[in-house]
Amino acid sequence: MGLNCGIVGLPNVGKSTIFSAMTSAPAEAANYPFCTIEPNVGIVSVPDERLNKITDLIPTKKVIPAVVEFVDIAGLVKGASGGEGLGNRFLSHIRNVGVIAHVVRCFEDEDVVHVDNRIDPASDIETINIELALADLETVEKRKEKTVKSLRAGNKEAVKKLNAAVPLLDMLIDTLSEGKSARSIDFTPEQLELIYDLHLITLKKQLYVCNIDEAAIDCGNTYVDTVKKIAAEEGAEVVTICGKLEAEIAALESEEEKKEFMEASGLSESGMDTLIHAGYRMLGLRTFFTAGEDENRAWTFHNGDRAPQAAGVIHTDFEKGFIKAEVYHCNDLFELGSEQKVKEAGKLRIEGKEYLVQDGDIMHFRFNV
Ligand SMILES: Nc1nc2c(ncn2[C@@H]2O[C@H](COP(=O)(O)OP(=O)(O)O)[C@@H](O)[C@H]2O)c(=O)[nH]1
Ligand SMILES: [Mg+2]
Repeated sequence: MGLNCGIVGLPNVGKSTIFSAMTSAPAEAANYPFCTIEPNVGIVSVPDERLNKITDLIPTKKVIPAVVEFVDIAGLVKGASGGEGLGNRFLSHIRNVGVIAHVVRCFEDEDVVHVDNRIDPASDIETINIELALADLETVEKRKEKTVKSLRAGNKEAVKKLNAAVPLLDMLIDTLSEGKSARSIDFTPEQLELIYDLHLITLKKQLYVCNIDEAAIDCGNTYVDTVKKIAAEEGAEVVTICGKLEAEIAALESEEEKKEFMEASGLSESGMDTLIHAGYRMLGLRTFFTAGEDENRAWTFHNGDRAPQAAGVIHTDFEKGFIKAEVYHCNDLFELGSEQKVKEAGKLRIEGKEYLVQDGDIMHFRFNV
């Protein structure tokens, strides 16, 4: 699975509005067996012009884009970690996501009640971040208890590892009980490995989504400025979306209508695309393609993956039985006009296990199982 994004935020900030706008044109689920299908989960195609350009030059029966999974995570209110609202039910959803999109209300509307009766992004952000930290605190405290018990039980081979973990857990407990995120700690790679299996929420990458009014599209507003300031301190990205407008755009039938409407509203890219691209960047995700007469398809891999790992994105057998890959870059195809010409120009290479896959590579794997 590539990008998996959980949408969090206080009630009535526009989470479900944004979620349904994004998932109004769901990807064909049959192509993505790894995706969970639940009412609050939506699978969205990743917009990528290159896939269309490839298909212009390599005709095929089926075009399959890469996908992003969005999860609308409800139930996060003040006290949620202690069982308020939907309580801990939101936790099971949020543990599995790669990126957290934290939606912040940056619009005024007397018809839409705010849980605290005022628009205050800084306070909203603090409330949510504290709840997430407290949820993690519970996880870490449980682990600490278990660790101390195992130490007493004297399981010798494990004792060394456990001893290394205790100070780390204590440090986390200190930080989280102050309402600060685990992200704020500078862990070494070894330390990260020790706590990896805790799936801490506040260790996940988080980006802020400012839900604004139409009027703020061009000039922004002071609420957005506040969010940007907080995000800058945390080193987080900010995406600005007009949820209401996105919902209206999503309801339009044709791509042309959507484009016209966006232009008229002063939007250069839909909020959905901006959010997806930000998520890709934050997770270091890249795209490679497979192309042939049966299907042209975009696949998501991690920056730094070698050829066998990329092959494993398609099928684990491809990774296990990897022999070699035929590779060329989509830009060579665009420049030269056909696969045959790419070959003639010597741009198609045979690469082995060590090859570092590049964004935009078109690959064909040879494997043996
Ligand atoms: N004025 C305005 N209202 C919005 C916007 N986004 C959402 N709303 C409204 O706010 C209310 C709550 O939105 P919803 O998406 O259900 O919030 P959630 O509780 O965070 O999922 C709904 O009545 C929406 O129509 C926006 O950008 N501007
Ligand atoms: Mg909702």
